[in-house]
Amino acid sequence: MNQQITLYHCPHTRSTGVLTLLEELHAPYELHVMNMKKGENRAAPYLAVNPMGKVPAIRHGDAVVTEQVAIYLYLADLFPEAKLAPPLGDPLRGPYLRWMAFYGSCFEPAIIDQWMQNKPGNKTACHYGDFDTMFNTMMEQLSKGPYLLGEQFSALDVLWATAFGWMGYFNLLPKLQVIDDYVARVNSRPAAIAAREKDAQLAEEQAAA
Ligand SMILES: N[C@@H](CCC(=O)N[C@@H](CS)C(=O)NCC(=O)O)C(=O)O
Repeated sequence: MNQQITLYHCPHTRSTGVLTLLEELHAPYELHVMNMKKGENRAAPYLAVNPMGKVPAIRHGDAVVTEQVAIYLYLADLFPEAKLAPPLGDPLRGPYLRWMAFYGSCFEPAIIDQWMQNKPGNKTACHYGDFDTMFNTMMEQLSKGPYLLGEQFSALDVLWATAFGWMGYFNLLPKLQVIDDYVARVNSRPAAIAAREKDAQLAEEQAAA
């Protein structure tokens, strides 16, 4: 792994979770920081990287990876020594992939639908069924704790705790002790603290620019 990793990043966005993951992995990386308020993520140079104009995205050598779940899976596998991804053959590999995919295909779409007051429609056709069943399924897994895979901390926890953090901030989630405790547990790790400090500094620089 000697190719450069670049994270395309806007402070205080979904890319903050990837920044945290890179810190957890002790990965060498460089940041390509953009100011979302100035629309830099919607300007031609970045649209050439990700035509969606969305962050996070990473470049690793010639490969561009977009979409949070793909990025988490990619990076955690790239640094096996950090042990944040159960390897192939490990009984936890399946559950690990399950809860990664659950985030992108069920949880975030349901939260955003609810936020935007989109009517999800027919439970059979809707990819997350209905909000309450989806949410309770997740909460049942979370309450087993202390991490989503039980005792084993993984890249999943960086993804989910970061998401619960911003969703809570925007009041998109029911206020539950199990969520607060989990977020506090993951956010008290040195990597999360380092990433938050870096992010706050970048946000401050952008505000002053
Ligand atoms: N499907 C994307 C969603 C990424 C996303 O919505 N990112 C927001 C930041 S939190 C964004 O880039 N918004 C800026 C814009 O759309 O202009 C993923 O999972 O990574």
